[in-house]
Amino acid sequence: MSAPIPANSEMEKCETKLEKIVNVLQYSKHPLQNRWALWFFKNDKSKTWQANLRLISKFDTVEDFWALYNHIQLSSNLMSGCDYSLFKDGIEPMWEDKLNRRGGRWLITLSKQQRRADLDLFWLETLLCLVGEAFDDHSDDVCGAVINVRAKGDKIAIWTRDYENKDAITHIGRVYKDRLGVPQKVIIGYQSHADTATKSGSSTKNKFVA
Ligand code: MGP
Repeated sequence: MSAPIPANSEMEKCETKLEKIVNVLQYSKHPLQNRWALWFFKNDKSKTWQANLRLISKFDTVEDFWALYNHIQLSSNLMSGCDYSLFKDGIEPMWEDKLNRRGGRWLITLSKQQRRADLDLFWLETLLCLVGEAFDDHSDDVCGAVINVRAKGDKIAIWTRDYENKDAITHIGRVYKDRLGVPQKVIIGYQSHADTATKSGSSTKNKFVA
């Protein structure tokens, strides 16, 4: 015996339900693997370093990432002394956070001339490496990234959680350098935050290079 044919009103209900499902599938946002927080630092010398750090906003979808990115100033338009930091939700963008305390950073130092040509592109690529979890199994080691806009030369860095995790650090360094298109002959260095925080001269020794 075949199933009874639903009455017209039943068919309409089915169609409405189907339309709702299609709408949800078509228009729902695309989730990121992590929730991220964007921070801004403005150098006000009358305040402590930590007091100058402000949380801008958090996001966890592709769409909200682009909405935020398109809403804020490009790094090259910021005043010298300002930073952006993008960190996984729950990690503060400072050496003192328990997930940064034993960590370090892959540091990209830019010449003054690179501000025009490279700064914004390098920072966007860095953000995409983070939100896109570009470092395979080692993406878990990533805490965040920081851009320092400085008159003496801008800096961009990816912060990782443990300066003893050699495999993770070397993999992240290799992929990062490749994604930025840094030429092979240009060497980038990884330094522990402990060394950076206690440095006496102008440079911190590299624990790893790529
Ligand atoms: P900076 O902003 O990272 O680099 O550190 P900048 O301005 O290029 O200076 P340089 O010393 O690298 O040439 C500047 C100063 O900000 C540091 O010397 C610290 O006093 C302070 N600072 C920076 N960071 C990332 C931290 C941090 O995580 N915690 C605290 N407490 N102070 C920090």
